[in-house]
Amino acid sequence: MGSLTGFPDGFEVGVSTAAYQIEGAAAEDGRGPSIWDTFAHTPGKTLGGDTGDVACDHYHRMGEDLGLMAGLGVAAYRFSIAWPRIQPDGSGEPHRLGLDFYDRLVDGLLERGIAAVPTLFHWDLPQALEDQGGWLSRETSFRFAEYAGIVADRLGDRVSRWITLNEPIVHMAQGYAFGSHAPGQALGFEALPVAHHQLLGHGLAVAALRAHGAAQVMITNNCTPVWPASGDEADQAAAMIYDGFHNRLFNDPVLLGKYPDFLGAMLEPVVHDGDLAIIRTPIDALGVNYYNPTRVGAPTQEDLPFDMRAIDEFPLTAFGWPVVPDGLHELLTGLKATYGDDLPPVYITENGCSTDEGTKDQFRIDYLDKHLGAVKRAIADGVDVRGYYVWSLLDNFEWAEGYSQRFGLVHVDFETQERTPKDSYHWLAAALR
Ligand code: IFM
Repeated sequence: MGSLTGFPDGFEVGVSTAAYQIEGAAAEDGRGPSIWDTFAHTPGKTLGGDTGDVACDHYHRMGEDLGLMAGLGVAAYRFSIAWPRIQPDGSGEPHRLGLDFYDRLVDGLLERGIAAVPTLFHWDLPQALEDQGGWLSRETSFRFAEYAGIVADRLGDRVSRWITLNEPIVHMAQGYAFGSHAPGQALGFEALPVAHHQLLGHGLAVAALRAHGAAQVMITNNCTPVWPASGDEADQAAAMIYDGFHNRLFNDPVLLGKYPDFLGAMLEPVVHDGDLAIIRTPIDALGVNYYNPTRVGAPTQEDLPFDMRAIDEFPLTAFGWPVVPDGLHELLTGLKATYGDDLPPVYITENGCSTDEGTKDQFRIDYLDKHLGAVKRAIADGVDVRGYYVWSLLDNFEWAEGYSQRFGLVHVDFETQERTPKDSYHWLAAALR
């Protein structure tokens, strides 16, 4: 139980969720369709044909879920706002009922002494915008900034920390390059403009949020330490390329105002004068989602400049992801070494594991304990980490894997919607007390 001792004063432990993964009520109160509604309803796209139509029914059970967070004793709740609840067609006048829902959520959090940390985009793009090109279109960046301003106008008096995007790498790669997530496009490298347009949207949204009084603005990137498969030059070169695509494509422009050289050359046709200055608009903190390192070797297929290699010398989660707490320390100290004074304070905005243990989840307790320990060591080594949010409060809709991967501190019976706190919930609550 020592995992929460020894952190600096004010270190913020929270929980994280996302709208499409928990809310349900997909067609209620005027919410428009998102790309995830379309994708999940397309046969063969998600495991077992699962959809987020009902998910955890959080839209109707917000009170109960707020009670669970209060019982846990967390200081912050990171949730996402469903853009199609606010602008059902992706632009124009805000939809009152959508804003009302998040207004009630924010009030409910504050009444319980929990900071509200909304993410504006966690992959559920209004379908109407996808029909106009989605993030392949530059116009979507401007629509995103408009939406950010609308939300901040309504919630900004009570929300002090905002997150623009969640894991733009995953949305680009899975959604537009490989097609395993919505919108299901398999464009390979032709998907790269999606990176730039998301980042431009981020930069424009930072300004829109600040114009509405936002005190702190962050972006959340999924980051992974990249391990070359061997000391061979070809493996090392492949690892550098992978690091470029996964990490530096999203961190460098935000923190340094430039793309890694080889990616800058590929992106030249879509980068306009002044874009990088917008993207580089200083942020107050960097959100980092960490799950595992990635081992990369020299390419064996023609269409990719790297090859993913297994990491099988560590325990695996139910998802098959290696459990490497030291990787989080390596990642954080590596970010500091790479960006130095350009690295703002960091929040771990997601970390957690899926397991099949039901409510007796000792594997998750060990996982969280060890990863918190890694964060503590990174702080001792000079990295300014301000918080750690567990993914996730509830078992939920895990995208293409449907309901098969359970990441929650709270078990959800998806037939009855009964919530049962797991051992990890009680462990964390006791540690927080
Ligand atoms: O469930 C996802 C979340 O939406 C984004 N980060 C990774 C989690 C686990 O896959």
